[in-house]
Amino acid sequence: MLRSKFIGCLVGSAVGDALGRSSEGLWFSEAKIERFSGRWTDDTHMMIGVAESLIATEGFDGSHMAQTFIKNYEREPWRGYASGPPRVFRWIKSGMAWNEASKRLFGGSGSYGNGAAMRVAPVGLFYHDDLEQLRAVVYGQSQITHSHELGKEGALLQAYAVALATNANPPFELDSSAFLKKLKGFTRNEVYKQKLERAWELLGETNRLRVVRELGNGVEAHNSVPTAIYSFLRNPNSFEACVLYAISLGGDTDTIGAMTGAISGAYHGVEAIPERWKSKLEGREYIEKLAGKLWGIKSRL
Ligand code: AR6
Ligand code: MG
Repeated sequence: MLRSKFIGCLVGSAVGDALGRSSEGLWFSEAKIERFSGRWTDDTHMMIGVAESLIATEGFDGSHMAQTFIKNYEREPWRGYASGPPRVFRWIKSGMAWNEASKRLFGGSGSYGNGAAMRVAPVGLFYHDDLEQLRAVVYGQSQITHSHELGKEGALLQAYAVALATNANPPFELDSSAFLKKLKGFTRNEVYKQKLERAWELLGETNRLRVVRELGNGVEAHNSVPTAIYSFLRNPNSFEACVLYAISLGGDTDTIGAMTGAISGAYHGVEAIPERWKSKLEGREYIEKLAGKLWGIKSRL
């Protein structure tokens, strides 16, 4: 089952990205969702980089992961990367340290975009049973491109949500209240604590506009990570319903789809992801292979 959860998480993330890609920027666009080509964006491209590097070094090596991101980006720069990461890649290539370059972004405040969270699923899987390591590695992998506290804490919550989903045994163990309380207790940041509180209050809400108004659907980590966690907790019993709900909220749909898909896929395992999506997914075999290797190393260590 653990192996299926690892594969479900990475495939689920890529499927969510690819589903969201076809409706990015639109609002409440459920009608368009089934135009699923299976092609994914930078979210999955960078998630693959995280997995490749964790596998190659059997753990976290910041310099190696940064070089992996750069190598992948240079091969396929057209994946839809935002402005921050490519600039950091250039600075690292010109000699800046992997953990220093990102501090220069956005006038020296660092990025609070959701880029560190959208790719973090393999870290949540690999350290699902070691929360101290999980925190350290999440901050380390975030620092490569996202040094703003909100960018890092968003990635931490996303990784922890993946870990909690990996540790749960559906359909018995999902208590939304306990899930949100654990997340709230794990983050040190007030913005996220408040968002998670709102998520709890909104669980029965039928008005999507209100959900978006309160939790957000933007490219900022604090306006998308809580939304993804919420989308999962609203629809814990179905991968399909949960990812379609996430995407129906509009905004940064590929990333919110990817993060929701990672959590739900880790919870249910790969069998729960509809075959009509899996069969069209770009690079499915490679993503499954990476997840299998990650699981293999984990079981051996
Ligand atoms: N001040 C002002 N704006 C900011 C700041 C800041 N400190 N930090 C982030 N932004 P970026 P990402 C805004 O460029 O996080 C892809 O499409 C700013 O507008 O660091 O990797 C993915 O699919 C900036 O351009 O990249 C995701 O949807 C934006 O946040 C998304 O982009 C993104 O931050 C991930 O982007
Ligand atoms: Mg994207």
